[in-house]
Order: sequence, then structure tokens, then C-alpha cells
Amino acid sequence: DKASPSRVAVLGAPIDLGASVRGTLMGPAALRTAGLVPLLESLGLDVTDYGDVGIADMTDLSDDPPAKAKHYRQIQRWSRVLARRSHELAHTGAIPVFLGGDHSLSMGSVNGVARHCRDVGQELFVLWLDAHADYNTPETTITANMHGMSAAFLCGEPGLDGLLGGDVRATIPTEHLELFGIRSIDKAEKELLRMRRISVADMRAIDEFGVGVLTRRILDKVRARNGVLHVSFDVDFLDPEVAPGVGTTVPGGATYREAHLIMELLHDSGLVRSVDIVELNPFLDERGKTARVAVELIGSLFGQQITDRPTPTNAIVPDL
Ligand code: B3U
Ligand code: MN
Ligand code: MN
Repeated sequence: DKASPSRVAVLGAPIDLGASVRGTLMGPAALRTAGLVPLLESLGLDVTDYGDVGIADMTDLSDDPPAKAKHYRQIQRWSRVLARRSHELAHTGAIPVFLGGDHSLSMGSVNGVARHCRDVGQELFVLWLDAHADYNTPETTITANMHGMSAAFLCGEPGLDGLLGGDVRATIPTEHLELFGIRSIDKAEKELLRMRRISVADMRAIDEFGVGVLTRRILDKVRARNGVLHVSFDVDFLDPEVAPGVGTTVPGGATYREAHLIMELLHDSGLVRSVDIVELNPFLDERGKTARVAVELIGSLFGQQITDRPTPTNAIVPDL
């Protein structure tokens, strides 16, 4: 497989107004505390941590906020800042890793990456690891929470057309969105997904076919188009037993082992060019458990192997 770039650009986006539960703004700090940067460095990557972005310097636009989109102005600021930074970072040739923050941050991060791919004439695919489809629009939403709208926005669904103001909105074709791990969809959202014929690997599909087969199928599709992949990893993709530190837990999620296998296959493919880690809520976590698992999984995504892990001190080591 193709070698992926060996430089990583870490950028935090402490944003929590897209979600119903406060606290994901502490996500970037928790991921750093759990050792994200040293882990990536231990894998031989050249890591630059750009710290956290803020929205203090942004001035508000004057478009009319949609009726059902909570904290629209704030999310609009974040989206514009993130889209610009993401575009710049992707342009440097490093793999940007965006630390959230709630999932509304992907409206900016993925837009920037998509714009870069358009600049260089490469097809971008997005793997959306999530319990939810995040395919609501201000029209279909029940909650008005904008983290439930990010995938739809990225595919160019109407209703948030003024979000980026005069900046470029680089959408991805609906055939390039891969929803994975889904187990909670609203009625109107499901209808829209059906209408758009969007690929949904829900938990039932995972139970029937396994994550190995389903992940490989996506990778084959990307390879066939000579494309690259953005991984948008919502930690609620994981089962709440594995990852309790999220505001919107849904039972029946991916196991620790399934998640690691996906990350390992993604690494082996060499196709991943950008990553979001979102919805970690350290306020709800249990002694850093979810932050640690998320970091471990990112390690696997960047090439850490089970055989790289030190032998635990309580293991029985056979005499050889
Ligand atoms: N679909 C619901 C719930 C939801 C989406 N994303 C999260 N929750 N985390 C909504 O609000 O749109
Ligand atoms: Mn999500
Ligand atoms: Mn989710």
C-alpha cells in the first residue's frame, strides 16, 4: 500500500455548543493529558501541536440564522475558523488531527480538507464512525443541535447555506460518505438517508458481516477511485462500556477489539489523510478511561501494533 505522510498536525477545537450536553470543550486537553502527542512521536511521526483554535477574533456574519439550529452564530464562527485552518494544514502535506469538541467541528474540518482535495484534484471519502448518522438538517431536526447536522452539511444538504459566509463550501458527493456503527437515527433523517442512497453500515451489518469485511469494502472503494480518506471518529461509536465519557451514549456499540481492528486496517491502507476525534466529554468520563481508549485507537490508526505494547506486569510469561 501507499506510504502515508509521516507528519501530523494536531489542532484542538474546544467547542461544545453543538451538543445538548456541555463538557466536550475539555476534550482536547484530556486527549493531550492521555498522551496523544508522545504516542504519535513514539511511532516515528513528526508531530506539530498547534494548540487550540479560538473564535474570539471572528466577527459575526449577518445572515439570518435558521429557525432550528441552536447556537448558530457560535458554530458559524467555529466552522469558518476551522475550515480555513484545516485547508491550510492539509496544504502543508501533514495529516491534520482535529481534537474535539463536539461533532459540529467537522463542518469546518472536513470542509477544509475537501477544499484541499479539490485543489489537488483528488477524490475525498469520509468514514463517519458514529452511533448517530448526523444527517439532520434544520428542517428535519428534532433537537436543533448542530452536531446532529454535520454529515448532512458536508454533503451539501440545504438549510445551512450561509454557514461559511463568503468562504468556499467544498461539499463531498453523497456516494463518498460512509456511515459506520450507526444505531440511532431519527425518522426524517432516515428518510433523507434513503433518498440520497447513502451507505450505512449499521450495527446489524457489523454483527452479520464483521468490521473486517465492511472496512475492507470501503477501502477497496476508495482505492478504486484513487481517492483518499478522512476519518471522523465520534467516540460514541464505541460501546458505552468501553467509552462512558460521552454525552449521548447509545448501547450496543463497537467493542474495543472491533474498533482496534478498524484502525489497524485503516493504517495498513495508507489512505487516511485527516482525522477528527470528537464528542469526548471528560466531565462524564471515568478516571480518564474514554480519553485513554481514544488515544490508544488513534495510536492504532497511526501504526501501533499489539506487539508494540509492553507486556503487562501481571502477565504470566512462559519459560522459553
Ligand atoms: N439525531 C439526534 C441525536 C444526535 C445526533 N448526534 C448526536 N446526537 N450526538 C439529533 O440531535 O440530531
Ligand atoms: Mn457524531
Ligand atoms: Mn454520535
